[in-house]
Parts: sequence; structure tokens; C-alpha cells
Amino acid sequence: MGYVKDNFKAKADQLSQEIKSLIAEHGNMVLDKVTVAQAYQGMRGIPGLITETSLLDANEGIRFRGYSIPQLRDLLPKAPGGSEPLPEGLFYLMLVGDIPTTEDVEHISSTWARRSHVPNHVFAAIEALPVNTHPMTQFCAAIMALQTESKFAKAYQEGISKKEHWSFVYEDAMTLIARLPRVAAYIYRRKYKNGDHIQPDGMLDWGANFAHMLGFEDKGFWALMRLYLTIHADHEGGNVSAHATHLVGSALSDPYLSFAAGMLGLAGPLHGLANQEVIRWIEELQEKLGTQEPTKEQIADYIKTTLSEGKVVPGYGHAVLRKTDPRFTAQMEFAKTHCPEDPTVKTVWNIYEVAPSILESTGKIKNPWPNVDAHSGALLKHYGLVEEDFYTVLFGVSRALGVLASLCWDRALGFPIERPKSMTTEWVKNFVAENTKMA
Ligand code: CMX
Repeated sequence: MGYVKDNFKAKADQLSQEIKSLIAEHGNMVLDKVTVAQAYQGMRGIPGLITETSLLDANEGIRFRGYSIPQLRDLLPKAPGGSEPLPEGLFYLMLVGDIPTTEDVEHISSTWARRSHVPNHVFAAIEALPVNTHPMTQFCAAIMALQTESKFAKAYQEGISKKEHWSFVYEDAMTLIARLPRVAAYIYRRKYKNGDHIQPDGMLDWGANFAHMLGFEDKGFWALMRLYLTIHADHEGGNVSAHATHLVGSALSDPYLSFAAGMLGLAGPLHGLANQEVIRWIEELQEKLGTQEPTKEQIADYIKTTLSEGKVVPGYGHAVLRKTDPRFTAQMEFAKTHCPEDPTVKTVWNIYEVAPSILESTGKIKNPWPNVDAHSGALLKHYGLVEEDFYTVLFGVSRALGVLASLCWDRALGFPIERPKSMTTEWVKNFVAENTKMA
């Protein structure tokens, strides 16, 4: 067993004992009440999931194992001469719970580089799809094709003890993460660069190698990729991609199947696809007005038109957050250093100045502030990654880090199959009638 796996197992054994005592001593304690509105409206705020890797505060934003994004930009190891954290370090933190050393991060980098070989049938599966297929569809199909490699599925068929599940899930998670950049880059080069593929460079870190395989050698873009892959990795357990991965994994579907489920959810426009929608929405505005830098008044009119057409303003709002997403702020800070004069970046900043008050004035949008997707496209576009259909694949590669680290925890802690109670409206009406009578 590698030492990262040993460290994880030691932490998991300890937490497993603590959870057993918690349930034995306080298992009947009520965490919260569930209202009729919550049952109908997307289960907002119901505390019914355990996710160890990160925790979201409505006002403060995400914390990974207690660390905010600004703290992580400071504390996590960086590539030599690099300015942004290496996503390998965030993965170690989410998995083991401790800030990694440079050696830990190098260990993970080299493990992923060693495991990154993608079998030919995966490329053949991608090639079987028309080239104009949406990149997220190609990505999900490729993950399914990778599933033939699952050590967990094989071991389960051979009959392993429940106590060993975590070990095979860990191995699958590491191999899958190692292979995703190659698969994603293949899809990108196939669709947009005439199939002119670029071989991996095993000497580079995970993020820089991904950028290299996409065809970008600019060190500014490598820094952006490391930041991007770090900040998109996890957002506690209730978001669609994390929850879908966890839910499907709870049926002991292997990590490939579970992660594919998460990615199918990430492909929705209210979730990960919003990053594509944002840049399309901005480009439509720029084209309509014939200028790269519309004025704040023009932006305000455009937002009002979008709302009046019954559409959402992409990149704004959140089911949990009630302030500007710190992932937006991190990207804004990056842009201030690297590309403050870029017209699309400036437009993103102008939207930020006018959108919140307009969204707030509708009286129904609970969070008028920008989320992570409001900024990411402008940065990618600045460096020449202009094919917005591909943006959600980048999000997906990053999201693998959080949801697969969580899946390791789910199996190490022996969480059971997930099966919440559902009701019919008739049941709710009867319940309301009974309780109104009693009151
Ligand atoms: N533009 C227009 N209307 C919006 C809105 C926005 N950005 N955000 C919320 N609303 C609307 C909702 O559609 C809802 O309208 P109805 O009552 O008519 O159905 C109302 O405001 C209340 O919604 P809410 O409670 O504030 O928001 P939800 O928790 O239901 O939804 C989210 C959250 C993110 C889906 C929503 O804000 C949205 O659609 N935003 C735009 C898409 C987006 O940026 N998604 C990315 C989120 C981050 C991510 O997962 O990557």
C-alpha cells in the first residue's frame, strides 16, 4: 500500500470509531425539522448527508477541511516558480485531512502520471460519436468506456469482504483521476483541433500536463489551470454532481459508474453547464451591440431583457450561498494580476457591478451574487481557450477530485445505500389536515 493510502486508512479507522460512538450515544438526537416547502422545493437546507471533504457556509463560502480558498492559495504547495496551488495538494487535504508537504504532492503527481495511460478502446468509444457531439456527452461516454478498468467491480464479482471495499474504491479513484486529463484533452483536440493530439509529458504536474495536452504552453495558462482545477474540486455534498456520485456509489456501483452519474448532472445548465452559458450570454450581448465592452447601462438593459424573457442570468444565484462566491473572487484576483485589460474580463466585472441590484429587485431571487461560473469563461477565453462548449469538461475534471475523495470516505466509513423517504401530495395533504385539526 502507498503511504497516502496508509495515511487515509489510519484517519478513516479513527473517524469510523468516533462515528460509531456518536450514533450509539446520540443517534436519536434530532438535527432539524423538515417543512412541507423543503420537501417540495429541492430539499434546501435539510441536513441529511455526511461529506467529510468540505463544508459550505452561506455567507463565507466553501471551506475545504476548515481552510478557505485564500488560505489554501497561501498554504498548499506550488509548482517550482508557480504562483497557484497544485490541485494534487487539495486532493491530499480532502482525502487525508492534513495540509500536504511538497513531497506528498510530488508523490501524488507521480502516482497519477504513472497511471495515466488510457486504453485504446476508450479513444475508439469517443471516435464512435459524431465529432460535433457535445464535449460533455463525449466525456461521459469516455468515463463509461474507462469502466472496463474498474478494480472494484472485478473484486466485487470475485467476492470481497465489505471491509475491503474502500481499498478497491481508492485504487479506482486514483486511476480514474490520473486518466481524466488525457481523455478530456483528447476530446478537445478531436473536436476543435482536427484530431491533432498531443502526447502527455510525464514530468509535469497534473494541471500543467493537462494544459500541455490541450495545446497551451503559456505559463500564465498553466497557473490558471492549477487554480481552476483547485477551486472547482468540491462544494460540500448536496450539489447535483457530488450528490449524484455519492448516491450512485451507495448502491456499490463502482467509482467509474458513480462519477459518470455525477458528470451527467454537472452537464445541466443550472449546474456546471452554466460556465458555458455565461460566456455565450456575454458574447451574444457583445455581438448584438457590436462592442467588446458594453456600458453598464447596456448591460443593465440586457439583464432586464433576459429576465423578462423568463430566462436565468447565468453565473448568478446559488441554492446555498448568499454572498459573492469566494471562487469568483479568487478568479477576479487572478485576472487583476494577469489580464486586467481584457475586454471580456472587464465586462464580467461590469456585470458584477450592475447585476446584483437588478436581480435583488425581482424580490424572488434569494442570492443576487455571482457564483464560480460567472468568471471562469472570461479567463479561459483570455488565454485562447475560446470553445465554450468545452468549459464544463474542465469543471468535471476538477470535480473528480472532491467527489472521488468523498467516495473513498463513503466506503471507508461503510455508509449504507441511500434511500430517503418520499411522499405523495395526497400523503402531505392528509398530514397537513391531521396536524391542523390537532392545533
Ligand atoms: N436569474 C434569473 N432568475 C433566477 C436566478 C438567476 N440567476 N437565480 C434564481 N432565479 C429565480 C429562480 O429561477 C426561481 O424562480 P421561480 O420562483 O420563478 O421558479 C427564483 O429565482 C428563486 O430561486 P432561488 O431560490 O433564488 O434559487 P434556487 O436555489 O432555486 O436555484 C440556481 C439556484 C443556481 C439554480 C439559480 O440561482 C440559477 O438558476 N442560477 C443561474 C444558473 C447558474 O448560474 N447556475 C450555476 C450554479 C453554480 C454551479 O452549480 O455551478
